[in-house]
Amino acid sequence: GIPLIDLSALNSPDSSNPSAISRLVAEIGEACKNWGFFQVINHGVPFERRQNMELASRKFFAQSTEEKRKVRRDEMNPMGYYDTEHTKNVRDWKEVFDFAVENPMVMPASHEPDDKELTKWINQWPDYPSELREASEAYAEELKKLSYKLVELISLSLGLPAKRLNAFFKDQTSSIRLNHYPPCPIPHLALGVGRHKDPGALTILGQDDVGGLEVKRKTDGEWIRVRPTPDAYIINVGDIIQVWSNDKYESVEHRVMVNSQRERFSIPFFLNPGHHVMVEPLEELTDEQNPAKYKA
Ligand code: AKG
Repeated sequence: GIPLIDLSALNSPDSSNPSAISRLVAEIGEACKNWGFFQVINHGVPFERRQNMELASRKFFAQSTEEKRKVRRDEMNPMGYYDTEHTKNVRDWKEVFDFAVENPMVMPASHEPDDKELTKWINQWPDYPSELREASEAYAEELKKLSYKLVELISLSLGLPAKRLNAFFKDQTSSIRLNHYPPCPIPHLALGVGRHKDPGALTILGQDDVGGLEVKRKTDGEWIRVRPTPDAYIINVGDIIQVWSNDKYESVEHRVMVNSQRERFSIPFFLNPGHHVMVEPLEELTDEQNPAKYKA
């Protein structure tokens, strides 16, 4: 399966121990290169914050569809609730609640770089459960901290200074998604989420103990199940790190299987740069032998 990496060297008093940190950096680099995915334990996110987030998510989704649609998203604001009837042509077997990590957030209406039309991402908080907003904001704060630690380790693993990428995340457009996959009566005919790559920089996913996430193994293209590990997070490189690293680290396809017995919950944090950031290969990682594979 995907590598399991212990981050305790970052949080323990001997975090100044250079050999422990350089071992960690090497492990992260190998995982990013060979899998594009890894799990982390001893990541420093307080268990209670995660638990509060997960409990609030369960309470929200347990309501009626009518109640949940009171905070549904629309064309002007992608934040809020939506279920499968509202997604594209492919129907994922799930329902979702999205919120922006930095709010309110102004975004171009389309992804064209010269788009002048701006729309606001405004978080829509439901009346019930009343603690959802506070739990979400507290959780987002912790995940932001973890994402910076991971970005610094990834930077070091690319031979760059730890803080090389940090400026890109000023006014970041990161978001958090609460996923609910109900039991599916015909699991062989549906997917929780179809195969895709993540468009952002980095994803930090918390999954419950049900399982269903599968990662496409780079060596042979086989779908490999990510085994649920208590209190771990699953990290994956997104398209933006692929571009920054000039394909040294690739964004890897993944999908979610559903089952007929148990509902499943998961919570991805999508780390994204500010919307003004032009994403292109880092100049330190390109030269005549290894020219930039992407242009901004
Ligand atoms: C997504 O929401 O983009 C996912 O890939 C979800 C992964 C999962 O639920 O395990």
